[in-house]
Formats: sequence, C-alpha cells, structure tokens
Amino acid sequence: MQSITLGEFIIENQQHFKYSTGELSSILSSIRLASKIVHHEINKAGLAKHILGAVGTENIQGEEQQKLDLYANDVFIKALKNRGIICGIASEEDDDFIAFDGDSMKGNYIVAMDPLDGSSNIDVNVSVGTIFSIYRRISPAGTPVTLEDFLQPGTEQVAAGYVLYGSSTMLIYTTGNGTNGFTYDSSLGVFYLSHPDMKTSKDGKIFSMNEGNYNRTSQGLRDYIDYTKEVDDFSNRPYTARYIGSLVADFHRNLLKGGVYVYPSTDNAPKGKLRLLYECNPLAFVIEQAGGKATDGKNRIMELKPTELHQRVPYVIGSSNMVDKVHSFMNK
Ligand code: P6P
Repeated sequence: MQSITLGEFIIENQQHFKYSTGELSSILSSIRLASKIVHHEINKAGLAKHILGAVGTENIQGEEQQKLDLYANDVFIKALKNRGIICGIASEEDDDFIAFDGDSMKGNYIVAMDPLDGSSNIDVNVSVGTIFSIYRRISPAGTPVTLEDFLQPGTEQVAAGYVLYGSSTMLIYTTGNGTNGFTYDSSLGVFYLSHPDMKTSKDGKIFSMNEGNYNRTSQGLRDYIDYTKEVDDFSNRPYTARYIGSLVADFHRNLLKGGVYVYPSTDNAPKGKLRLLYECNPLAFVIEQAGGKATDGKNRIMELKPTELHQRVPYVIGSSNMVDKVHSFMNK
C-alpha cells in the first residue's frame, strides 16, 4: 500500500500545530516545492557544467560561494516569499537578513536557512542538504521584520528540518510532535512518508569529526578521540570513524544508525565552525524530537540566546549517552 504523501501528512497533523491556522502548513508546502526544484538541478549537476563550480565570490563566512549555493538560495527565497506568510529570511548566503515588504510584512513567520549545506562537495558528487528553521515573529505584524525576530533561542522554533539530496532525496522535519522522514519519488514528483516517528538510539558506535583538527582542539577532546580508538568489546570500541564533510549527510546517517557528530572550537575557529541559527538549532530540534541531544559541549544548544545572525558555536549532536560521554571528557 502506498504511504501517505507529505502534503497529506502536513494537513493531517495541522491540528497539532501550536498555531493551527494553516499558515505553517503553507510554509512547509513551499519548502517542499523548493526542495523538488533544487533536487532537479542537483541531479543534473554532473551533466550541466554551467551550474558546477564556484561563482568567484565569498559569503560573509569567507566561504567560496558555489553556483548551486546561490541557485538554491534564490529558489527557497522565491518559494517562501510567494505565500505572503513569511515576513523575512536569514540565509547563510546573505550577509544581512532579508526583510520582505508589502503584504509580506503582515506575515507572522520568519525562516532561517542554509540553502545548500556542504555545497563544496557537489563537484565530487557527495550528498548535500538544505537546513531550515521556522519561528513566529516577535515584532508586530505589518511592520518590517527586525533582527530580534531572528535572534530567538532554538526553543522558540515552531518547525525545523532538512532536505538531504543523496542517493535518494529525503525531507525530514519536526513541528514538536516527533520527527518524520519523507522520501522523494521523482517519477511522480511526490514525497512519501518513509520514516514515521524517527527515533535515534541512546548509544551507538559512529564517531564523526574532522580529526585533522586533533592538534587544534582541547586536551579533553583529544582524550575523547583517543578513547574512541581503544579496543574494548564491552563498550563497543573502537568506534567507527565516519566523516563525509557534509553536515546533513553525517547527521542523517548518525540519526538512523546511532552516533555522535562533533565540531568543536579549535585554535583557528575558537567559536567552532557551524552556525547556530540555521545549522545547529534546526538539527537540534530534529534530534531532540527523535530522542537525542545537541549541545555546545556543555549547554543545550536550543537554550542559547543568539547574539548575531551568523553566530558560530561548538557543536556536539547525536545519541544522548554518546553526547554525555563527550561532555565527560570535554569538561574534566
Ligand atoms: P571541515 C560544510 O561547509 C560544513 O559547514 C558542514 O556541512 C560540514 O560538516 C563542515 O562544514 C565540514 O568542515 O572543516 O571538516 O571541512
């Protein structure tokens, strides 16, 4: 029997939304549409040379912008603006937040997004992803969106999720009532519920970190990395080292199989590399709804009060017992 579609699921679960006015459903539908368009472009990237490679510009992060970064950014902004429900967007690809004018100023919601995370992997055919986070605005409807609307703690998210453009394209999201995964059938142009009520294991044996940073991070974390390599059958060690350099792909694998992903502060990135608003908070919402944990090495990520749009934080996310074990080494 064919599974329920994403569209049917959104409508069926609308009554669970804190604000069941249909607006959140409409936002999720526009994200669904944009992800289909980006899926199509990514899947032909190997053939359409004009969309591969770098643009020759850098974003505010100092990262070289890929052509598909800007393409995906444009597609999601257009899809989100069209519904007149979103009053503004914060994107990894834009230095400042985007404030919509006209009727869109009446919109009650804002979105923070990384339109194409891991995009430097596209040219080598490694999975990439879109990460999104949705909040209700705190400034009055009908006025221009403000920076404060975007600097809300992750606990205020009304929905969050990601799209993984991998061997198959999947959309995984939560509205605070569990985490559900949908797989895209490109022959029909439909996402089907393939991973209902996703739960990650309390323990696992996958450790994901760029260990090239071993000598640039704290002694506590170096001790943890050494711990993962010790032979001890009782505690399922040595762990399996898996790191593909694409956060959404690494996160998704660990969500399904159990594991922990760590991007710590390092000598050359004292605040870490990953961005709080549109990478760490949305994935934290997804993992917590699936029974996992997400911290900055000590504090629950979603309780951090953001101070700037592109704020970076150290990040530990995954199976709760593995996150606790990382903490025990990092906070000795
Ligand atoms: P490094 C991609 O740029 C990204 O933001 C994540 O997708 C990925 O996990 C990380 O950076 C990779 O960073 O320093 O290991 O190359």
